[in-house]
Amino acid sequence: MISLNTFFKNKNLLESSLFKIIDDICNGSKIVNEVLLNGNPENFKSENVKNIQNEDVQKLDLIANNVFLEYFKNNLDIHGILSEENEKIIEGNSFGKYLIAMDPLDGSSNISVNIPVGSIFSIFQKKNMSVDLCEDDFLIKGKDQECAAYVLYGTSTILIIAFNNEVHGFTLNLKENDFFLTFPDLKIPKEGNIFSINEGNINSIDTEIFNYVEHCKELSSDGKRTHTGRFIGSLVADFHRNMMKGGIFIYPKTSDKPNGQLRLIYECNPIALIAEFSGSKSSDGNTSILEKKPKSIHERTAFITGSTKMVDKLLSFYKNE
Ligand code: FDP
Ligand code: ZN
Repeated sequence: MISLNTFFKNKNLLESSLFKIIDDICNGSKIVNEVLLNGNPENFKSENVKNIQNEDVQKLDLIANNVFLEYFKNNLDIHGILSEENEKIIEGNSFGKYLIAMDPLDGSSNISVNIPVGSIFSIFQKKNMSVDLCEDDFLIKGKDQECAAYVLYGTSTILIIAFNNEVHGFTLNLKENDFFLTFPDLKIPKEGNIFSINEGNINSIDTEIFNYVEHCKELSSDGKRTHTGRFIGSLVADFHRNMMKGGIFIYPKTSDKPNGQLRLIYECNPIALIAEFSGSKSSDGNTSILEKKPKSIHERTAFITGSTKMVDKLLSFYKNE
């Protein structure tokens, strides 16, 4: 079994700044995993407060945020941090070359019902080291990310890392308290039959997406279903399943959320990089996610990603209009 350390050692990257950040993510995720497994009911409650995006904050959102922030603030290579849970950016070491954007606990509305959640990270270098840290530093295009990662706390705890045009998956072995390479060189199947969308929104979305969903529901000539619908409501879990099995994830603009639900910088960009490096693509319907230049740090976007042929099929509905 190849441990995460050995994996990076074999690539001559054990001493790199990037590995030190990944190591922080690993260590943080082990703590979050332990808190989740401990099952203390006190930790699975709502804080009865809203975050700046007017969403319920769960106790575990804050625990995960504090755990990762603690590691990142002590990492001398990290200059600044953007988190879903903090309205403002957080200063790190002013000599550090790296910036990190994170969703410390994704899918938090699922916590209280024992359904998988995740942590998402976007890692990139600060472009202009001669100016003080500011929000502009985080407003980069997704294609300028150096590395992206997520942890999925599911039936097992899995870390997916994308860098150097490759995607690799590591599983946490609780006995060894270490991550081991279990999914080398991941590639999303080009074709799939899973579609993941919250159908509660079906009557307030773009007609192109509505028509695509109708297409997914068409029966074959012998009356069998051609696709299957799956929506967990945790982006990391929904994306991960589709990456492993072949499928498409869609979170469109809706009348409730005219800019979409998901955050561009710390949810969609890292997932889009993982999609890209595993041979797939992402779009908001018009523009590739990795080409979008954010205007603000907590900006939202419509998000479509998954098996290339499914994404292309959906985008062809936009061209037909
Ligand atoms: P959550 O708010 O529970 O953290 O991060 C946003 C997110 O979950 C995604 O994980 C998930 O895909 C989506 O929102 C679910 O939103 P809906 O409940 O509107 O479908
Ligand atoms: Zn999230």
